Amino acid sequence: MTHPCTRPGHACRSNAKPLVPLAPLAPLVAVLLACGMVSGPAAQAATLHVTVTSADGRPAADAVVLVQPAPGAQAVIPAPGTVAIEQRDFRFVPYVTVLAPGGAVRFVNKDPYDHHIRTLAGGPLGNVAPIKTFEFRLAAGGRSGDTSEPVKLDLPGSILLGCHLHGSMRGHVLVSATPWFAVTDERGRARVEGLPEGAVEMKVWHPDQLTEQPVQRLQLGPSLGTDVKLNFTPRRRPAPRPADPSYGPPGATN
Ligand SMILES: [Cu+2]
Repeated sequence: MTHPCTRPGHACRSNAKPLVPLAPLAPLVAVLLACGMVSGPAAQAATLHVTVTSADGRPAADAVVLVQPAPGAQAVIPAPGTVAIEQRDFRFVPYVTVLAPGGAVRFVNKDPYDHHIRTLAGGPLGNVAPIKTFEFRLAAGGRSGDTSEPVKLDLPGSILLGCHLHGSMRGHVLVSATPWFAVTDERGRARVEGLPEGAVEMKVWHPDQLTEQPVQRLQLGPSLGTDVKLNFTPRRRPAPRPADPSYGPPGATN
């Protein structure tokens, strides 16, 4: 049973607002009626399973699958929230974090050493400016100051994360114009749930991409699987450093 949500003054979810268009998907910018009473399998039942491989045919981890329903689709828009990014074994975990505009990230240090988070220009050529710049020190895990305040992110785009103290640390944040997304695992698989059935546009973003990946148009039933092959081969993600307590004292540099 769907609710048209056209009554004046009806209390729809507070995040009921037109989506910020994902630039290449502009023709299908959905002005979704995000009414909390929209429900039922016909309105909100689709799941999209995606397998992403790199140009050399291997599974591509850390790829972000972005799905944009067609205009007029009715769906409950997932509310943006605060996502934790941990610093663990000298890595950002997760390596790729995705959130919708209006959401926030919070940094939580789980290492027994300080980190000093900072934003950097990203992309394979290092020329993609971060959508927001910030930097701050985090105390070692378990001490006062090991967790940051939430960093609110309002605009779509990406941020490359680094650390002043440990130059090999890299992580990525993508603020997606669509609230429907998922990140591929080590087997290149991702699952996007809660989609409205019907026409959607899907594209993939990867932090190593030099050019945009092509958009695929799909017709969603209750469940659909599809494959995507990237037009490049991502670099290998750095392996975690050894969890050796004698290694990397507070303030150590690379
Ligand atoms: Cu660090």
